Amino acid sequence: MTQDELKALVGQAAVQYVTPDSIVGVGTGSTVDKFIDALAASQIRLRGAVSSSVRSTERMKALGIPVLDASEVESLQVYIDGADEIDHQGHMVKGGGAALTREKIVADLAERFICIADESKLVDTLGRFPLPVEVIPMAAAQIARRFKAMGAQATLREGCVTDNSCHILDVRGLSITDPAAFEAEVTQWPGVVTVGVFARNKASVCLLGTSAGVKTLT
Ligand code: ABF
Repeated sequence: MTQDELKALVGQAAVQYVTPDSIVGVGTGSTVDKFIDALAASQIRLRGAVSSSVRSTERMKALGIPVLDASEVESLQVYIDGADEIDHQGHMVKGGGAALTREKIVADLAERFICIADESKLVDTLGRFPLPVEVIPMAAAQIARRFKAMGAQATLREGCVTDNSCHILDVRGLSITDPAAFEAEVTQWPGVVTVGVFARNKASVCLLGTSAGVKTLT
């Protein structure tokens, strides 16, 4: 099966985690696009969705799914989102789609984080994918120097301004053996808006698309 077919497989599988008459948290990316399409086609009655990006908002509105602001919601049963990498404990690297801050905000509202990913995203140790870090523009150079001091290379994502009017550094050369400690450390650096390590709030369930079908990792 192609990567696109695997994404469609898990996007469809995620629909079963959506309770009728609920409000669902929705992430961002091409795998989530498949979930949004499957959710709309399922005709499940929804009170609405809380979106993590303009991209997902526009797709859901075009398909008739009502979109609510995160500030209107106290909690969500589930948050459905993709990842750039996920390890065997559910820790993730996210942010390839530049939506990591709102993804982390919406995920924080949810009781369960359901990650949907094709098998290429599963890794033993996070860090092979360049780690996205959303930063306040004036702090980018200093944050890049901090990563250089730990032996990594941070580059500014050209032409990228996030939905929050911030910039993204993509950091190469990391091997993130303690995702929770790394996330806690980098998050406190002045000027860091969000680091793309999701460890404090990791995936409760990962629906992994494989050529043998959907594997459910918990
Ligand atoms: C999103 O899923 C981002 O955090 C991550 O970059 C992306 C993965 O994108 P795709 O599903 O297109 O591979 O949540």
